Amino acid sequence: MNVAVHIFNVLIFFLGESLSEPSNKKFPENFKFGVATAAYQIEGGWADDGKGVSVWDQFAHTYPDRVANGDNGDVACDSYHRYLEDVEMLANMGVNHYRFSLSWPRILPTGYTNQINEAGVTYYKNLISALKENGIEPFITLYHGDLPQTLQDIGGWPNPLLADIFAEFARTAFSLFGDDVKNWTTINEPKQTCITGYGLGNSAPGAPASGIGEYDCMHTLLRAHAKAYHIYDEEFRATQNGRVSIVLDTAWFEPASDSEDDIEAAERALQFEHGWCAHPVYHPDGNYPQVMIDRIAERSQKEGFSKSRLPEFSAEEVDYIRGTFDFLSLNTYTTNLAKWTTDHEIGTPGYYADLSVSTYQDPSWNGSAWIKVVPWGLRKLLNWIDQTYDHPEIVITENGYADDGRLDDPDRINYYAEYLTAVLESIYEDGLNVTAYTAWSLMDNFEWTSGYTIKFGLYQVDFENPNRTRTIKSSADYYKNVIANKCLVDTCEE
Ligand code: GBH
Repeated sequence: MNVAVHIFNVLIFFLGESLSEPSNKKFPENFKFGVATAAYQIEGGWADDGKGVSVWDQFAHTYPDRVANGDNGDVACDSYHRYLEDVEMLANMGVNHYRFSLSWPRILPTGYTNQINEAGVTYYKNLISALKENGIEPFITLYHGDLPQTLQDIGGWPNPLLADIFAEFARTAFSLFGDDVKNWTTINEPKQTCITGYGLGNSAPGAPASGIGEYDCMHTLLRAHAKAYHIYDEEFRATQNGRVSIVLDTAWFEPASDSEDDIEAAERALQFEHGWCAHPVYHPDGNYPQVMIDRIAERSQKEGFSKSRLPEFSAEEVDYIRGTFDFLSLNTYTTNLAKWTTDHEIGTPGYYADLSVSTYQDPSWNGSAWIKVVPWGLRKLLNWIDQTYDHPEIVITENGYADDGRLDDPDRINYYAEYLTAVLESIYEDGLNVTAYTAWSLMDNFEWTSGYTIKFGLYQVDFENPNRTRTIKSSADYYKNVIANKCLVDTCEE
């Protein structure tokens, strides 16, 4: 981090600390608001009408002990049968867009295009037309965690062949739905898939290969994304006129002190946690961040590997991947502190050992679970992204707050008011090009290994009731007003 950026950050840190009132500025006229969900977290119907098995079906059924209360997404919010209720809720809030994901094995039960499941196609076509009838833009994620199990059986994402197989799925989806869909993202949070799925292996598909699997996984995912982007460019853009990006997630990493070491540690954490997937796509130079290339090569050598555990892109691949975005898509929830530590000893390889930064949250920060309410962190992150990636258009594709699912949820309202205030400040005071905001989530849903124990919804879902009854929360009423007035408080400056 250069000195100017750091001084700026110190300045907005103090500004941020003193600001607790929501902004009374109006969002720009063309600013868009939406909400998000993901297929496995809401659809249920896990074996209905010819759907194939996903790695999440398999993982939750095989290892119930690895998900809170042994729960799974077999029924979830039952949106496969109740999507019209979802559309009613979306229409009630007046959202501009609905970000949802496609279940790859619901459309292609074998993972390949040899077999198209018409019932799955019909489901998404019906959802899309119900959205359009209500003036809601569908915003589709092609892949949000639920890989067809058949493709895991050949190794999953660390297998480089998956890039082409994903590209064929992407082509199928563009051609089936693209006339009605103008906003596409290819892959949700590749870092989460790779670290939890193939590095630590504590989440689906549960294939731990620490220090190796996560890097191989990311390598394929980036190539898969780029292929899908180029297919859109070459075969669909002229007729469909949509936009394509990849959804990356990161927290903000604040230096634990203003020592040079902690500043370096925070920047390294950002490069590992965001740059790993962002730099190859969003940075004008492309490729992995130099700090990752150097550190992983050095540690691999000391560990006795014949080459770096971080795979290498050819010059052609760097070119092919960089710039494959029409906007920058960001999921972010909270802030961590980053403190310099001595490098982890050479021993078991691993992503966190390669990073060797100690990260934690300030005990004085309010919040729930891992989500501490640190809105100035969002403003700093947006500024860091703007500077690091050459002023892209930024679309926030997820941001939200977890609690126990209560209907009266002032903490969630406060979170949205504070984080949206940070968005307004980044637009009006910092001049950033943030054009849309997407709240996670439309309704309470299956929160991966946390099962149904933590709730992000603007609507409550009764998971004990076979009808999966949805009930509006106070936060949904608040968000509805924000959208209608483009304003966070009762009256905004005109
Ligand atoms: C996103 O993942 C997902 O896209 C979405 O599906 C998910 O429901 C949503 O966010 C809410 O989690 O500090 O050890 O307790 C976010 C991934 C999961 C990353 C939780 C940070 C904290 C684990 N995040 N994790 S811990």
